[in-house]
Amino acid sequence: MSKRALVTGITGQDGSFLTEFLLEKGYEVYGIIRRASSFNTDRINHLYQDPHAPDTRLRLIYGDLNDSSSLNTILRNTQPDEIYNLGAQSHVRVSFDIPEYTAEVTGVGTVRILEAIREAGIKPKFYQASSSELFGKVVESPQTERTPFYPRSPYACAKAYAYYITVNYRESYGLFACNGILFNHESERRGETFVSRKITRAATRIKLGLQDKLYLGNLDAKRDWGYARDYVDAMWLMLQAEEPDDYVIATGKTHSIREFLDEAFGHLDLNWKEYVEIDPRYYRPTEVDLLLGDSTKARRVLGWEPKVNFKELVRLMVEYDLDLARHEKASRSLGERAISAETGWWET
Ligand code: NAP
Ligand code: G4F
Repeated sequence: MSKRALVTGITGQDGSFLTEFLLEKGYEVYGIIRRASSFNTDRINHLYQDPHAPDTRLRLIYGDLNDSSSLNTILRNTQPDEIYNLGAQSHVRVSFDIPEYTAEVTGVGTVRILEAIREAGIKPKFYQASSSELFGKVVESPQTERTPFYPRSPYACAKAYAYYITVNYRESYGLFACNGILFNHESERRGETFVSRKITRAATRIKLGLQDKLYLGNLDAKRDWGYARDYVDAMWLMLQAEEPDDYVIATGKTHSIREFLDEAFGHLDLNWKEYVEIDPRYYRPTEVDLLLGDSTKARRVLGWEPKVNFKELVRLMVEYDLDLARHEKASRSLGERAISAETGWWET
C-alpha cells in the first residue's frame, strides 16, 4: 500500500517541489490550502489535472495553521504516515510589519499541528521547516546543529518556538519529529519578493526593455544559497532515517547580494551598477549579515549533498525568467497590435 503524506504550505516553493518528489515516489499526497480571493495554486496546477479522477494521488483540502479545528479534522480524516509542516508567513522583512500574525502562523501553527496529531491518536513522522534565520547574529561560522541560536526578526523568533516545540514533542511523546535547519534555497518558483528572484525577474525584464530600474536594500548581506529541488530531498531523507534528529542543510558556500547581482546581470551582458538603486524601505530593523552552513552531519547520516552550485542556480533562474520576460513582451506587443487594429492604426 502506498504511503500517505500531508503537506502544509503545498502552494509554496518547497511544497510544490516536495509534492512532485513524493508523487514520483508513489505517495498519496494531501495538501492543505488556504482560501484566497484569487487562485494561488499556480505552482501545483501541473500536478492536479483532474481532481475528480478516482485514482488521483494528490488531494487538496481547505485548512489553516491558525485554525485548530480544521487541523484536527484533517488529521483525523487523512491519517498520514508523514507530515511535512512547510506552511508559514515566510518573509523576514514582512514579519517586522506583522509580528503577531507571524508568531501565530509560523510559531503557534506548529504546536497546533503537533496537538492535532495527539488528538487524532496517530503517530506520523513529522518534519518541521526550521531555518538558518535561527542563527541570526551568528556566534560562529560555519553554523552547525550545535551553534547557539540568536534570532534577529519576529520571523526567526517564531521559528525558534517552532524548533523547540518540535524537539519537545519528540522528547515528551516519543514522536518521530525532525527539524530541517535549511539555509536559503531558491529556484524558478521562488516568490518574487525574495531577493534572488527579485533580481532575476528584474534583470531579465531590464534586458528586454520592460523595466528601467531595480530598487534593493542591503547589498552587503551574505547568504548560503542552494537549489530548492535539492533541499526537498533532504526533508524526505530525514523522515526515512533510523532515528529522529535535527539537521543543517546547506551548500557550505556563501555569497553577497552584490555577487548575486554580478552573476545574474553578467549572464545577460549587463552591468547591474547602471540599473540598481538603493531604497531604504528594504532595510530591516535588524539584519542577518552572514549565513554559512556546515551540513557534514546530513552528508554523513543521510547521504545528502547538494547537486546545483551557486553559478548554476543563478543561471537557471535567469534562463527561466528570460523566457517569462519574452512571453510578457510578446503578449504586450500582441495587445498593442490588437488596440492598433481596433483604432485602425497599425504599426509594424
Ligand atoms: P513560501 O513559498 O513562502 O510558502 C509558504 C507556504 O505557507 C505557502 O503555501 C502559503 O500558502 C503557506 N501558508 C502561509 N500562511 C499559512 C497559514 N496560515 N496556514 C496554512 N498555510 C499557510 O515558502 P517556501 O520558500 O516554500 O518555504 C517553505 C517553508 O520553509 C517555510 O516554512 C519557510 O519559512 C521555511 N524555510 C524556507 C527557506 C527558503 O530559503 N526558502 C529556508 C528555511 C526555511 P499561500 O500560497 O496561501 O500563501
Ligand atoms: O531573500 P531574502 O528576503 O531572504 P532571507 O531574509 O534570508 O529569508 C529567506 O531565507 C531564510 C533562510 O535563512 C528563510 F527562513 C526565510 O523564510 C526566507 O526564505 O533576503 C536575503 C537578504 C537579506 O539580507 C536582505 O536584507 O537580501 C537582502 N536584501 C537586499 N535587498 C533584500 C532586498 N531582500 C529582499 N527580500 N528584498 C530586497 O529588495
